[in-house]
Amino acid sequence: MKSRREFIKIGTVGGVALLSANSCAADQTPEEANVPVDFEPSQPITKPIVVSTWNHGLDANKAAWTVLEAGGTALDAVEKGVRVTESDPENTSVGLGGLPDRDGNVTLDACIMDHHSNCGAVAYLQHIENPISVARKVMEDTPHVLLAGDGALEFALDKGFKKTNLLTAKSKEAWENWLKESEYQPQINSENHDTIGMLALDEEGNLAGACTTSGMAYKLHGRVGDSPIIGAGLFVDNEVGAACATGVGEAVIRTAGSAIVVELMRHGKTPQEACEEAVARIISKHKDLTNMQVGFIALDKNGNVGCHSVYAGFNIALRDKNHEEMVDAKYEKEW
Ligand code: SD4
Repeated sequence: MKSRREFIKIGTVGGVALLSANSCAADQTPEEANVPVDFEPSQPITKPIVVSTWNHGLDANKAAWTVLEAGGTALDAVEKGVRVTESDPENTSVGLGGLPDRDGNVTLDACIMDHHSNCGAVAYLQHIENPISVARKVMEDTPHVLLAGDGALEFALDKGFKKTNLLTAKSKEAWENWLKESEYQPQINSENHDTIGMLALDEEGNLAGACTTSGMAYKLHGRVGDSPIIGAGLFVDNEVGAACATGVGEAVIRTAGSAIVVELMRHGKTPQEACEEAVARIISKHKDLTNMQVGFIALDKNGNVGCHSVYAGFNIALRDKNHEEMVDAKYEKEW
């Protein structure tokens, strides 16, 4: 099978090549581009491993890796990893500095799931920098899975989380510029960074995942996407594998995206094939695919990885003990 990726060496980490992939399909016919090809990392992948969405995944993976390389759990790794992105004020699609809804409120969605199928989530949470850690508290300290809005905020404050102004000067300025036209449309692939979804497989062979976002920029007030919805933005089944999604959350919810990816793996698809079929499902269920970017990542029990998206531009960050790299996902459509 023909490789879709061309790898470029961009540096070294501890004597090991640090690699970046660039996209892929330029030398191929559309027919070739539709042939499923398994994910091809630049080097063989070994357990433990962490994978996450978009360029910000590299820094998040570094933090997750400190847990995994010390023999820690996948659950601790994914929480620690995505907190980095949540706390980065420069990142305008997750946590602190996230772009607000159309009324100027930064509202956050997050969920987390472990190898026992325990899960916790928060939706429409305001004023808290690290919603993923609140989601973990929901999972561990309550009989519930999902807390939303004021109740989620009250719960977070009770648990000792501090109130923070999440609207940075940069995001406020972007919102004020948007207000001049106030054209309501979901914005995706903005500056090539978006929701962070992270999946990890630890030394013990256990899987966990986390997903966190400020959602669509300038969304309707009260809108919640797929990212806090278990089975949509994230799903983990320790017998099989894990998957997470990024992109237009409505499309992911309609198709139960991440749960479908895991079920497809259960029925024998590779992670790559499962992501491709979930993308095909999204395409077949939507007549109008304008701006309908969705990307999936999957990681199976053996550490095999897959990723795929509707449109070009989605990439994932991968780290194991031998290397770290960015890989451009294959896709179905040019913009
Ligand atoms: C949402 N899925 O709120 C998120 C946004 C996202 O890449 O992932 N953007 O719909």
